[in-house]
Amino acid sequence: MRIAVIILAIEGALEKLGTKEMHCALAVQSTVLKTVSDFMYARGVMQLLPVIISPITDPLCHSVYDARVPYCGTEFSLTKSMILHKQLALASPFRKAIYIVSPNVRLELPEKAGTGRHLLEFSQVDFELKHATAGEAMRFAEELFTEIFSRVASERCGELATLGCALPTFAPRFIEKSSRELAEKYGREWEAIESASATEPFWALDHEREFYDCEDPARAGHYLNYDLVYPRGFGEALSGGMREWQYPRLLERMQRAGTDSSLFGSYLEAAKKGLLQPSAGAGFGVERLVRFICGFKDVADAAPFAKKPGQEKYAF
Ligand code: ASN
Repeated sequence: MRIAVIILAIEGALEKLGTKEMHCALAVQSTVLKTVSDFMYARGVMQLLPVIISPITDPLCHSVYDARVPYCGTEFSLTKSMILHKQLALASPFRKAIYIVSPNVRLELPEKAGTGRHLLEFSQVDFELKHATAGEAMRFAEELFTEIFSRVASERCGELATLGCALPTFAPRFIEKSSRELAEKYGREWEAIESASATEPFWALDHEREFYDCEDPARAGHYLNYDLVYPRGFGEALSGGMREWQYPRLLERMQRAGTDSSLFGSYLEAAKKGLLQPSAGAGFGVERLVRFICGFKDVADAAPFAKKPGQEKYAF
């Protein structure tokens, strides 16, 4: 029985690799990444290459299995997101803004199997702007998304027609909603519920997340962060925030979140030396964006070597 499941899984994966839908998805993805590159280059945002293993990485605000690689006495983690490296990269007085297209490995628990939104490995476009406010980073993201949608609509109309989907045009500014109010109204599943009824992307503001998202100095217990959420039930598009950068604040936030500060050696050392700078930024998953544009049911349809959580066998 198990062998049959394995064979079916491998055959299914090989078949999907060759479909015209996958070909269209990759064509759309090329335009997305070319637009990101042109957009960043035109604004002087310097590209960093991804870090794949590091002793420090994003603790994330949800549980995943650890992906660690021991090497000669160092415990490397596979990158979950480049957030800490983004802040470290901006410590240089020569850099004002950076972005990275990086693989993120998040070994999600099997309970995420049916969400249609999770992969064990995905690519994130992550940017960070020194001395920016939350509003400035949000406007930057809106411009980028608008540019992506418009270039895909004009350059990939053939592929969109093949897939039978028309990409609606969205104009900034996207509307803003309070995550707290949505959570009070709908409970834990607020994002999915609000996304399902939305017809335009919207910002969900102010939710408690990892230690690095800045607490509002004027309103304790509120956070200067933002998620962009896709309409029509596609869920989270992007997440970001203004950042904590001062050593005592970071320690306090780690303590409050129950995060082990000993896992963030060089990052905390940089903060202690006063090297970290105020900044704001965000990141979005490339496959989720392609899924949204192509109208796919599952993010796995946008990734040729997709690894969904909780599968019995992985082909690639
Ligand atoms: N990229 C996100 C940010 O910039 C962090 C994440 O992916 N967990 O806030």
